[in-house]
Formats: sequence, C-alpha cells, structure tokens
Amino acid sequence: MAQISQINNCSYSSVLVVSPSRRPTAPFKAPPSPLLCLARWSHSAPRCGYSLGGGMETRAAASSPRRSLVTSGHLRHVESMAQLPSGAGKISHLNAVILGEALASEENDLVFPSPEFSAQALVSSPEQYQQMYRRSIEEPADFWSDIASQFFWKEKWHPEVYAENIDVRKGTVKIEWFKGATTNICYNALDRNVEAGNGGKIAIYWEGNEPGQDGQLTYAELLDKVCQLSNYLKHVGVGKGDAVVIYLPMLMELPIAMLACARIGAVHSVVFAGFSAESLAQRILDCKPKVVITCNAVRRGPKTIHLKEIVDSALTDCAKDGVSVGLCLTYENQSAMEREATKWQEGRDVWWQDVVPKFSTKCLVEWVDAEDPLFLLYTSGSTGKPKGVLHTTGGYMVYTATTFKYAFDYKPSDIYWCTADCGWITGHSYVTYGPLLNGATIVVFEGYVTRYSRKSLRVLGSVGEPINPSAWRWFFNVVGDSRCPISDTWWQTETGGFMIAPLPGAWPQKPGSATFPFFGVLPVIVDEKGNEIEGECSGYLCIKKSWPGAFRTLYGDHERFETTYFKPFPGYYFTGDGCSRDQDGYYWLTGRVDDVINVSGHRIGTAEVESALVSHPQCAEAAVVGVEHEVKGQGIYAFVTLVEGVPYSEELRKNLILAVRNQIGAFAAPDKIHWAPGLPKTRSGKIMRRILRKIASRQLDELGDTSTLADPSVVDQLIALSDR
Ligand code: 6R9
Repeated sequence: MAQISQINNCSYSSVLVVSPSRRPTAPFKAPPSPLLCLARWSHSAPRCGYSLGGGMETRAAASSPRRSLVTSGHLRHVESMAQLPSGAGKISHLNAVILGEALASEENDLVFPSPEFSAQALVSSPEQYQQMYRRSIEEPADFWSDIASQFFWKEKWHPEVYAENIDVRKGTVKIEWFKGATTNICYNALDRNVEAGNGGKIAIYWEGNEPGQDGQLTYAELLDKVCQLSNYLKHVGVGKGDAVVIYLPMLMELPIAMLACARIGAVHSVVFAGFSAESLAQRILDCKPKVVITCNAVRRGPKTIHLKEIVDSALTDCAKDGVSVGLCLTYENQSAMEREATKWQEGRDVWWQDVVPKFSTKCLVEWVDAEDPLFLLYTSGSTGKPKGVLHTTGGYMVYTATTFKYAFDYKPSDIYWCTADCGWITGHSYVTYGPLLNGATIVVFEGYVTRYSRKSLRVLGSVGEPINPSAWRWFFNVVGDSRCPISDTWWQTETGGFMIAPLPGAWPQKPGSATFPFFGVLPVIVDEKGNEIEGECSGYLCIKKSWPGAFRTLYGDHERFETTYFKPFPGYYFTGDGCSRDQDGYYWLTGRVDDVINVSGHRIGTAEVESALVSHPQCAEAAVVGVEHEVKGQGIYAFVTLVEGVPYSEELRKNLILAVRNQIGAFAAPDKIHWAPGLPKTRSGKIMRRILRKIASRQLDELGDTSTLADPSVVDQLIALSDR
C-alpha cells in the first residue's frame, strides 16, 4: 500500500477526508463506530506563510495549562486509542491528549475551538454564524445571489433567484435555483482558476495502490486532459443531455471523465466500481448512456479485479433487455493489467490511450442552464430498485463550493484529502466539485494510510454515519492530536452537500453531534403525525425549505420522488433519518428510520439484499435487518427460508452470500445467514422486522408483543436456530 508520507513531503498545507470504504483494516483498532472522515492538513512549514494556531480545546483542557491533562491509567477509551492504523505503533504522547475523566458525561462534553483557530477562521464566532445564518433564511435570494456572483455565469439568473414548492398538497414538487442563468461547472472549476493565474497550482495529487505509483496534475494540465476527453466525447456524438456511465476506480481519469462530461453538458452517472455486473446493468438500463467509460482492471491490495469483464457482462445483459451501448471507452490501467490480456469486443471497445490524446487540448464550453442536469447518482431506497438522484448545475455548484469552503475553513494553501470514492456522493461533492471550484489542491488516493505525520493536519471531517462520542474522541485526540476541529457533516446523496455540520472556528462542539444547520438549511423535527416539535426533543428529521444543492427529482420517476420524500410529512422534505435536538439546540442524528441499512457509510436497502437472496433457486423467502456491527456501524443480518425439502448446509450459506456479492457487490454481503423455517408475519402478511431485529441482536427479553403474529411459534423456532 502506498504511504501518505509521500504526500506530506510537499511543501503546501493540506486537508483530509476519510471514507468508510477506506477504513483501515486490522491491526487498526477502531473504536466501535465507523466513519467517513474528512480532513485537512496544513504543512508544518507552509510556504504561504500561514501557520497553525492549534485547533480546539476541551473544556477541561481550556482551563488547564496547554495539553496538561494527565492520564492515570483509568481513563475511558484509552485502549482503543492506543494503536494507530497498520502498525504505526503506540503513540507515546497519548497521555497528553486524552480527555479527562473529570468530564461529567460524554454527551455534555464541550470542545471549544482554540482562540488561534477561531481568529483565522472564515466564521469565527457563534454570533457571526448566527448573523449569516439568519440572513440565509430570511433573505435567501440575496444571500445566495451574493455567493453565486463569485462564479462565472454567461447569463444572469431571473430576478426571483429561486422558485419552490415542496408541499405536495399544493401541487407538483418543484425546486429551481438560478433558473435562466447559464454557466458551466467545469469552466468554473478549471478555466476560471487557470485564468486567475493558478494554472501552475497542483489540482490533483494522485497516489496509487503501490508505493511509487503516483502522479500529479496542475490546474492547466487537468484542463488540457479534460478538454481532450470532451473533444473525443463530442467526436463520438455525445452531446448536451446525453448520459455517460463512468465505472472507474479512483484513478485521476475518474474526475477527468466527470469534468469532461460536465464541460459538454453531458450527464454523468458514476457507478461505484465495487458494484456487480447486475447492479451496473440495472443502472445502465435506467439511464441508457451513449458511452460507458471504464478501465481494464484495478488492483485492490494483492487482488486484480477485472472491471472491463464486469462491464462486458453488464452490457451483454443490457443488450438482451433492449439497451445497447455502442461504445465502451476503456482506460488501460497498466499497473493492474496489460492490454493484451484484456477481453475485447471489436467495434464497441476503444482504448482511451489510443484515441483521447489525439484530440485538441482546447475545447469550447457548452453553456447550460443552471437547471440543466449535471449528474445522476443511484442510491439505495427501501425498495429493490435504486433511485436515480438527479442534481442540476447551478445550485449544486454554488452549494458544494460554499459548504466545502466553510465546513473545512478552506485556505488556498491547504492540501485536502477526501478518502471517499467518486462512486458516492461524497466523492462528487468533496473530492471533485467542491474543492476544485475553490481552486484547492486535492489528493486522490487509492490505498489507505499506513504511516504518516499528522503535524500539519488542520481540520478533520467525518460523514456517512452517526459518529459516537468515543469514536469522535479517538478521531479528535489521536488522529487530530487534540488540535484539529472535526467537521461531523450530516447530509445525503439527495442533499448534494453538507446540511448539518459544524463551522470549525465558530461553535464549541459536542462529540457525536453534527451541531447546527448550514446556511440556508431549515431543519425541523416532527413527530409521527408530522407536527413540528420545538426545543429539546426527538423525532423525524425534515427540512422545511429548499436549498440550492437539493436534488430536483428521481430520474424518470417524479412520482416516486414525491412519494418517498415529500408525502410522508406533507409540507416538508423527509430525510428518512431520526434525530434529536438537545437543550442547547445541537442536532444529534440517530440513524435511518426506514428500511435502509448503513454499512460502513454505504446505503443498502434491505429489499435489494432480499431480492438478491431470493433469486437463488433454493431460497423461498428472505428478510434482512441491520444489526450493530463493531467496525461497520451496521452489519447485514439475513433470515432465510429455504424451498421445502432443501437441507441447511454450509455450502448453501456460502452460495447465498455469493448471490448477494454477484448481484449487488461485495460490500453488501450478509454478515450472517440465519435459517428460518418461517418468518414472523402479521395476519396481513407483513414481516415484523421489529421482532427479527431483536432476535438478530439477541435481545430476546425485548421481543415485545408477539400475539398479533399469524403464527407466534415461529419466534421460538427462530431463536432455537440462532447459532446454527
Ligand atoms: C453523504 C452520505 C445518507 C445517510 C443519511 C444518514 C447517514 C450521513 C451522517 C449520517 C449521522 C452523519 N449519515 N452523514 N448519520 N451523522 N454525519 O453519506 O450520503 O450515502 O446518501 O447516506 O447517511 O442516515 O441519511 P448517503
């Protein structure tokens, strides 16, 4: 695995973001909650004259001399903090950074930004935040127009700036921002930075799977590469509004392909390269791309994964279902596989390296309306069919750039690393668009961190899951040396960008809370009847107003868009998450309330896994629930009823898991298959997952009322089979 220390050799300052899929494996002892982390360094001797002031102080630390907390061996969390990822060893100064026992309760800890950090921050006090926040809610049109004006628009937006109806009772749900304006996000991310004199600044540092495999591109070089691909895509007939599916690992070609599509007004749909052929086919069938962009293979550790063969099989299936893709542009990833060894379909498959470099490095921009689609990204819902979340151009551009800037307190000298894969929304908003729109230097890194210096880290971030207080402390104390604020960012594929997240220089943080809403975001907590609850409470998290980064529809299914998100609580956007608010107004996300499981930050619908299981000819029925998992946050627990007469066997268990791996991807493989002679159902035939969850987590004394079941004896049978 490559080492991040190589990156630290450069003399810039920097930023880091870690995703659950990149979480280091053993011997790394993580606290029992996974995280997608976002982080940012500043080099200890920055070239640009900005020096670190230190990050945050805990309440206890703030009142005592600097870092003078003394551990006496009886502190909580010490064990889980004592080890760094992959053998970097014990941290000798651990004693100096642990939060003290003196703190009354985990939830009530307050962690203050240090005066030095606040002094240099973009938003440096709660008052400044409140003033900006109030304006963003009371005068959204002016607030967002002012920010949008910092970008390049060929034509300006209509005077009303935005139009919305999020109340299904008043008609079709509609969200529009900056309508009438024309712009191009690729132009704003690249050309604008080059024209501002930053063509020589590094846009991307890339680190490959093996030490020594690395690369870098300046803004000017990145622009050249993007233009060549844009020209090629135009040459093969891809134009405005056409879909392009991108199935690539984290090579530089992935953001290049996204930007090249955006430049010509094509709509990219990146499919995470860990998805199986069937999942890929499902997405191709839905959006019918003109081109699929992939690479021949990728190395994951010692394994070589033949991505092109996965695409081949997806394309064959799609053709059977009437969707033929005429072109498969394939990048030759030489470090993984030679082109000679790659299976090839003449006429359809083209090597990227054979064609793209022949095209000009200049490519005119396609000016698109702010409300023209930018990308589709499929995400799991509570049914088996993934949802094509559609984002448009102008609002998404302004929102990702602004959230990036404030949540990471971005400074031009920073180097920023987000460990997310571009196959997920985090990789769209905070690897590619948000940072590049700010002219930032990003790190695209395929491996995971083994040994590194953390001295230059300035801000850490996390996303994807509720981060529990002990994980928060580990991240803060160990990774950030008690110095770096953590941006625990709550948001969703649908929201485009951060929604509830701390502004690191402004707010005292509470470990485990995503703190307060971002500018323009009006969260409310409602009860099961949809009544807003005030003050300290818990309930369902909804949003009351549109914001520029919101998705506009589900591709090809506006009805599902309304049903899923706007009908459960009329008048609001329903997030699907449970949430509480404490007496100080801090928001605490508690996880999904629908049938979606969050495995290491990846959203997986229970129905998707169930349909993969029942596709096995010997599986009659399946019910999947999420269970707490030490490392992954949630694990997948599947109850399986076999076709009559089929005996339980280890081999069948393996084959069932294999069915899920093949149909969805390895990341969705069930952790446990529990044989079920029958499933607990109501008389109307609804599976009572509440009971299954209790059986799965062995909380047998909390099964609750089982008398409404059609056959209550099923429960005892299931319990008896728990360890089979
Ligand atoms: C960005 C992303 C969205 C779901 C979301 C929620 C969970 C995300 C969180 C968090 C607690 C956080 N989630 N961030 N829960 N604290 N900071 O992850 O998008 O893949 O669509 O998942 O993830 O349950 O509803 P996506």
